[in-house]
Amino acid sequence: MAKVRENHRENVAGRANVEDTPELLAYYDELEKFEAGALWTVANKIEPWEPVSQSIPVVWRYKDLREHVLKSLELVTAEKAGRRVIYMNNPGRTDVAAAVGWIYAGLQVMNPGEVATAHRHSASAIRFIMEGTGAYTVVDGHKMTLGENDFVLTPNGTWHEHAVEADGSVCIWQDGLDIPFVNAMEANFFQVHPDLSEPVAFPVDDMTKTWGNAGLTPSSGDWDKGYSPMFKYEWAPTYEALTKYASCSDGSPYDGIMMEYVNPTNNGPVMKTMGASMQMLRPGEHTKAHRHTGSYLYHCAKGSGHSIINGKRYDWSERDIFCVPSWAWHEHVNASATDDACLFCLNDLPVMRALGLYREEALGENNGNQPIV
Ligand code: GTQ
Repeated sequence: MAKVRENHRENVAGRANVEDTPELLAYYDELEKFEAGALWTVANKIEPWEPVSQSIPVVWRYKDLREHVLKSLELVTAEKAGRRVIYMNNPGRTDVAAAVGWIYAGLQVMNPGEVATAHRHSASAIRFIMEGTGAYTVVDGHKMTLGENDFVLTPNGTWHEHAVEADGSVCIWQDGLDIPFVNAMEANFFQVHPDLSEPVAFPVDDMTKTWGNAGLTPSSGDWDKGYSPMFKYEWAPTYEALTKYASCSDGSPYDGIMMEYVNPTNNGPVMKTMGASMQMLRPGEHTKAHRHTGSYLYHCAKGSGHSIINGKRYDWSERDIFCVPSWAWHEHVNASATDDACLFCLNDLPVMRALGLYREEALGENNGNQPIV
């Protein structure tokens, strides 16, 4: 019998609606012998009416994961493990290690004085610093010092090396990569640096100092590599920008005060395959529900609240990570009357947009909010 044969009869004109008969079943078996099949037996599955995500909404709570992440320090060395990372597994996905959609995520931990082997790959990556002092990343010779809620890019093809200074503390950060996507495209290469380590070739933090000045880019700076030369986006100016924007705008009904991290050379996304944003939900804010194509991985950088995703409530607080699968209804709530809440978001919207696949829809009924089921 055919492996994928699944004739969902829907009785809709123009959709596959063929009854199995002994003659047809024998015919399907015959086709299978020649590595072929009849489209009408699978059409309704391979062409759904609207996006069907295999991923389900999940909250990875830091209070559950943190001690297990720290335990890995005792169990493996950074050198032996290559990268000491606990990855997040979406239980809806059985095919690949993905946190949501085609996005991989993990929590990486390093001791002071440790250096992970320099390497590069076709997958693009970001790191979002969760705790600790003294973390740094070297990207193509540019060393970036990293503090809590800073976010750093390691775009595809760049050599990168992560480490923690000897006088720092244990550091934990979130990795986010497009590994599942690049593997699905069957285009992933991986290389260890020939010297295992990468020399620092420029003044520390030079790229953020050069490219990270609001409204100004260097007049002699040319850059056409398809990813942001800024590499590191620091928390303090990000929070300041959100605060200033919030003082004079209502922002978006669906996302509150939301700002995109951009490539300063073209105002586009930070990398070709993954974009990132930070949003502030003001005290008491409850956004309207919408849904769109593209997968979202959120990281609560500040405060607490909950999101309603496809009619179900998911609570989150600082350092929790949660996901909204493609085309899932979602709205966010900051229940605090006094404090704002900030959500960092990693997403694949650049892919959706570049390929003409982006679609968005607002919830029309119920005053724009989902009933909780
Ligand atoms: O540091 O580039 O969590 O290649 C997984 C794969 C981190 C990295 C991960 C990687 C990296």
